[in-house]
Amino acid sequence: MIRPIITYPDRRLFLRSSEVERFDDELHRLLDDMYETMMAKNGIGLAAIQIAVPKRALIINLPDEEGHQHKEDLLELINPVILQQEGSQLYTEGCLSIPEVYEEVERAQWVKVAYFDRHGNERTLEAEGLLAVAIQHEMDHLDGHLFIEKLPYLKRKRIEKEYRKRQKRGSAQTPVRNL
Ligand code: Y12
Ligand code: CO
Repeated sequence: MIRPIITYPDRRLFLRSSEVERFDDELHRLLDDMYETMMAKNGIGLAAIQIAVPKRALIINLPDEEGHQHKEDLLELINPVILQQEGSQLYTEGCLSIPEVYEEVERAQWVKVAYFDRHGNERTLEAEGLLAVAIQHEMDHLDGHLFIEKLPYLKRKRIEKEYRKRQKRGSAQTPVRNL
């Protein structure tokens, strides 16, 4: 089921999500819904809090060189923890919860992550480049952080002002229904 994505400045995006304790059908339904929702919105990564579920679960499905996403490449990370990180890289990030904002952010170039899969098996993963960026971006969501918080103060203020203006314009164009 496709679920609504909550968008900035919704306060729930700033919550710390709780550990997943049960690797049951409810978790599997959540992960399946996250995948359906992410694909429907042309995303490559999504954290559970973005569909208003404050659980430490995230998914990532990076496209291949031709821009196609394959479900076999889907990563599901439950209760992830960064064990090691090295280097730095700049990447222009976007987020389904902050539509139309794309900004360059600095992240570690390489990370090693421990996590659980949907069945509760412990796993580790080493990632670099775009996958490392995606993991760090989504893990920030689990702690209630957004990529715009990493921008310099004045840049963030300018972006927030433009974003609010766009939101106002958008809602002004939405017809009010008389119920
Ligand atoms: C690198 C950088 C960031 C991430 C986190 C995952 N981010 C996304 O999946 C963002 C997706 C996104 C998709 C949008 O929709 C379309 O392009 C059709 C979009 O569009 C608008 O805002 C209008 C914005 C973001 C992983 C790796
Ligand atoms: Co995001």
